[in-house]
Amino acid sequence: MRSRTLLVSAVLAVVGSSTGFAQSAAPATPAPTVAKAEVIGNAGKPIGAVTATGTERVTIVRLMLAPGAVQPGWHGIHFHAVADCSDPEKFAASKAHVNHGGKAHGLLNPNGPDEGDLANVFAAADGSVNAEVTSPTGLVGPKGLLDADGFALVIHASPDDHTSQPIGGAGARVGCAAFKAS
Ligand SMILES: [Cu+2]
Repeated sequence: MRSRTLLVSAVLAVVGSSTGFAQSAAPATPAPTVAKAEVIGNAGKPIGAVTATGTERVTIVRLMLAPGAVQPGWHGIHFHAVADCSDPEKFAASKAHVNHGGKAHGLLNPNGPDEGDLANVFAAADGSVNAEVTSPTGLVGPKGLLDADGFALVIHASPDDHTSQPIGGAGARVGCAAFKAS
């Protein structure tokens, strides 16, 4: 009889503490923001699509480029400051990297990274890309990517060495996706 009483007490204690935990430590999970954009190549035509899914604390980029979109091999990709891909020869209108903190470029740079830095993606032998990379740069919020002038995801011709300035030797801009603020 005594052991049964102890068991009941223990079960009640567990139920009580788990209920308390749920009330005090588990905030409502905000729905992530999902934004989609077409990727334009240097010929001014669509070469793929990119989805950015995120919150104030993270952005997940899923990039899908069609066969023939880019040269096979590794390519640097970055968040650039402005949602403007209107000059496909150079994509200069997308401006420099998102970089509120004035950090040096490069995930491996001791004075970096800047907010536009991302992992490289690999294009298969047919020039297609299917990749998902993440960033601690928020998609929304006060310093989020989707600010008044939006942002662009830019694909470079060469891989990013993640260290050297200004863009890790990533070379020309060969793709651009404009994410306008809604
Ligand atoms: Cu770039």
